[in-house]
Amino acid sequence: MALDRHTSTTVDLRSDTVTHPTRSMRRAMADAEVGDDQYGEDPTVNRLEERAAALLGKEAAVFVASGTMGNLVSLLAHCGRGDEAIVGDESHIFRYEGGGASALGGIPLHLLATERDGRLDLGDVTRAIRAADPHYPHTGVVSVENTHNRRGGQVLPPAYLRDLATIAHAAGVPVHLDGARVFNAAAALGIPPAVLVADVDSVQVCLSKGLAAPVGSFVAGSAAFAARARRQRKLVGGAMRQAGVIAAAGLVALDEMVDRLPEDHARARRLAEGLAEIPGVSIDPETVQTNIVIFRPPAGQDQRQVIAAMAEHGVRISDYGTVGLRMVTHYQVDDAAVDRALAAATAVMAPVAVAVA
Ligand code: TLP
Repeated sequence: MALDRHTSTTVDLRSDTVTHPTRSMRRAMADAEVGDDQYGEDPTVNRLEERAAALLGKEAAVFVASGTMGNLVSLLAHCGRGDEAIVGDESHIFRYEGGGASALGGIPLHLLATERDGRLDLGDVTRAIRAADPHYPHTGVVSVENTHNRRGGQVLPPAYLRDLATIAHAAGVPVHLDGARVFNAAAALGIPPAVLVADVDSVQVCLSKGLAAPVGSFVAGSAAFAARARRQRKLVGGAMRQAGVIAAAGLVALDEMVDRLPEDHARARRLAEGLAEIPGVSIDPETVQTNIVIFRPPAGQDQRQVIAAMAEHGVRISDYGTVGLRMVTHYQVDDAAVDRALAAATAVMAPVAVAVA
């Protein structure tokens, strides 16, 4: 595998979305066989969709421009106008997707509290599913997130997804999984992704996060779901032409970048353990199961000031508002970068914490 780690002087932990394509991705993109995907004639897109469907154990997959588009076309495929989508109040769909499902699809979001580990309580879900009564909107879909971004990359196990699907299916409601980082979840559990998503009706998977492709996601599900998602993709302007140029990088991502994800998880755990040693920093390293580390700075320290001070040390991190600050590991973060991030975090956060104590 030809990784392209770059020799940047900055350690960029803001997200795994900042990853650059690897050398083998760039080569595959340059050499990609292409055709017009809207005629179904792009061989590279077709190969990516077949491979993605097979990996996820679903009948079909559709290549889309982004994770946001993947979630949007999935919700549009499941819901008619006025149908509700049950989602968590800390879900990406609710917090970071511009309200697209409601704005573009007329799909109200029915919010449930997100548990500390990223689950929706199954009793809450049961109560939220609407009875058949003309007063009520129809429940179109239930969506959960795996790994859970704002819950520090925590993993939902397959048994939970099975129980959730049993409840939803008994009411005739499909389950969508925002699996932007589903390969991280499967790696953390040590199971194939197809086993993890076996009970959900649709899944959105990002190629451009820890897998480092420059662009793209896919959605997967039954052939009927994929046909509806493909139609909705056209409707939102996401049907492309010689998209094989970017799908080629996605194929390399699936071939070469999945098996190394545990490295990112080990580095995230080391970051978490180091942060936990800084007096006043709030984090439970046990909850760091994948590549996302969310922590709170010592009491009295302003999150934005911590970010600015870390940046002066050449380490970039993100503000996650009410849940804290976020660091994300990825293939451009090596062991030396983790050391540098911990040294910066200690320099920025420790002195004040000691002075306060
Ligand atoms: N998340 C981004 C930001 O938008 C917050 C990040 O840096 O983590 N689902 C989940 C769980 C995500 O974390 C993201 C991206 C998406 C969907 C959307 O993917 P894109 O950014 O490709 O539209």
